[in-house]
Amino acid sequence: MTVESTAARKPRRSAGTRKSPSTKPELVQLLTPEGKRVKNAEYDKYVADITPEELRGLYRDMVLTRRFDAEATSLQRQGELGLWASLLGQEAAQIGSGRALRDDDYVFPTYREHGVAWCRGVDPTNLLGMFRGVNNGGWDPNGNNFHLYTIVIGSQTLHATGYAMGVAKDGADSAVIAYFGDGASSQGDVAESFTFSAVYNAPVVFFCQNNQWAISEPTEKQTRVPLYQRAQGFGFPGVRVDGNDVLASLAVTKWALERARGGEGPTLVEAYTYRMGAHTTSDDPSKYRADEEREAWEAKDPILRLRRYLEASNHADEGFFAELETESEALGRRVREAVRAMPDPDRFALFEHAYADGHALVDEERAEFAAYQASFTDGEGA
Ligand SMILES: Cc1ncc(C[n+]2csc(CCOP(=O)(O)OP(=O)(O)O)c2C)c(N)n1
Ligand SMILES: [Mg+2]
Repeated sequence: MTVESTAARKPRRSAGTRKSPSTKPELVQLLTPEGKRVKNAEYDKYVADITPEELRGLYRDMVLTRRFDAEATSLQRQGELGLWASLLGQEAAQIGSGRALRDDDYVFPTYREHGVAWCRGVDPTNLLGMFRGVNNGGWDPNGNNFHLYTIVIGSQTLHATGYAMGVAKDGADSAVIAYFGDGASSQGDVAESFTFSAVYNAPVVFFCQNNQWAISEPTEKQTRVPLYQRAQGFGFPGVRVDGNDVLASLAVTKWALERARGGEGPTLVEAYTYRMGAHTTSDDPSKYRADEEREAWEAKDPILRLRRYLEASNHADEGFFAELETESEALGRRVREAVRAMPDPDRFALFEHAYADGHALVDEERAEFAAYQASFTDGEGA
């Protein structure tokens, strides 16, 4: 058979136009969008002893994280930050998974895990230095077992896997969690980390926030199968959780961490959620997605559904919500003031830390830069 006749009988379809075969697989949900608690035989036990106070705590975490995030977006618009990557819509996935962790667990985030950072106790103002361009990170990763934000898509899954292999060698019973996105799932680094973690039975949880978009690329362009099913081919379990349900995200992550601690190896958690805002402040999603899509997801808002549940079960009163509103505004103010007060970095710091003992070429470049700075008549430099 000639190539021509094959082509004539079976026209090739463009790779980008096919939908993944199953777009609606089962997902673990404990709270419906209307705020109703639904039973789940497998996962209920992980949240069975949760107290009303802890439920209010999860709500508070989500509200304050959203407030912080909104403030950061405004600060970018005011020219105080160069860029911001909003987590709007992903609060439940991040707070649920973040609150499942123990202090001695280790987190490897992307650049959007502001809610997880909050759970780890990283001061939110420290997240903003990199986005203002005054430092390269802003916190000590070992202070809260929360690694620096990672922009190189997917690479942190390898770091997490290596770290988890080390944890296992140390004989510790802590676990590691790596956050990444639906787009990152297409990276070779992620496939390699799946292979290594499976083969070495590393105590790591891969927490994929499928927010439906990788900048302007929809999930259909990343995969032919629901993402959580990828794990099966690597030899470990994968589960899809409603990422807008903070209780389900908490329960499923606890289960996955327990597996890791018990020597059962890696787990893939796909938190099915939605990026309600732009990819970053440099992006305009109206160019590539319909308003109706966002509106449909707004009806599944993670904060609203927990509020409905708290109200219906009399676990929170008006006083609680009013106090939280005041606390939110105070957080917004604190963040604004902290950002505006951030000192500019020393321009010459650029030349430090690349080599422990210095380097002739770096010395030359430093001298050149110093001459350039000195060339400005006001003495202030560029
Ligand atoms: C290795 C690499 N390739 C490309 C980019 C540019 N880039 C930044 S964010 C992004 C999309 C990531 O999408 P996803 O993994 O779904 O995460 P999300 O931003 O949706 O949270 C891309 C391609 C990058 N930072 N690193
Ligand atoms: Mg994404």
